[in-house]
Amino acid sequence: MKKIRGIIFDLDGVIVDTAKYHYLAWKKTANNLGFDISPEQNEFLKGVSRVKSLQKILKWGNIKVSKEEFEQLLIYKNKEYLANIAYLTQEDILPGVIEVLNYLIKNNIPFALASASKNARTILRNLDLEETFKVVVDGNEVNRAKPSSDIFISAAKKLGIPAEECAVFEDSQAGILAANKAGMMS
Ligand code: B16
Ligand code: MG
Repeated sequence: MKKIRGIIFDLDGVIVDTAKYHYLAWKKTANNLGFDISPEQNEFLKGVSRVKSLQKILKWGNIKVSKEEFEQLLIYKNKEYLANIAYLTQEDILPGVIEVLNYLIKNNIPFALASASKNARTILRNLDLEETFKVVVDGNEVNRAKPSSDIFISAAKKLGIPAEECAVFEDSQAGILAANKAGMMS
């Protein structure tokens, strides 16, 4: 096995527990349409882009909507989500994260953030981690979301480290698949 020289972190569910806020917002969206989504179903939404998540949810609810309604539902979900994350502070960073980041900085080990979220930079700002993560790839920068390996390949490129020398911290099935496809340790 190649030596690991770079670390890539997912955001939601790894750095901060925003996964629960995504779930609450999707649950409310589904409830408005007359059905519910379970925690088990939610596992299939983790790491998946906003558009792909809504496609899955509508399939589960057996609901067809127009293009306009689809766009409105995306806007609604994101509004709900943004309201939930507005009050995030440094105290919401998951246990151990700061210690790991400090270790990497102290030992000059390059690291990046690779999140499917288009809200990643807002979250980093709220957590006061904007300066800490010098390399960020988010949902605004890649066309193909996880489980495509694009986001991790792009993060490795930005770090200037070959993919197979990077390790990924992930909380989602889609993210683990993406990291493995990229040839990275996950
Ligand atoms: P947004 P990650 C992912 O972030 C979340 O896990 C996933 O639940 C969400 O749908 C996706 O971001 C898109 O987020 O709606 O904020 O653009 O886990 O890759 O950091
Ligand atoms: Mg995640």
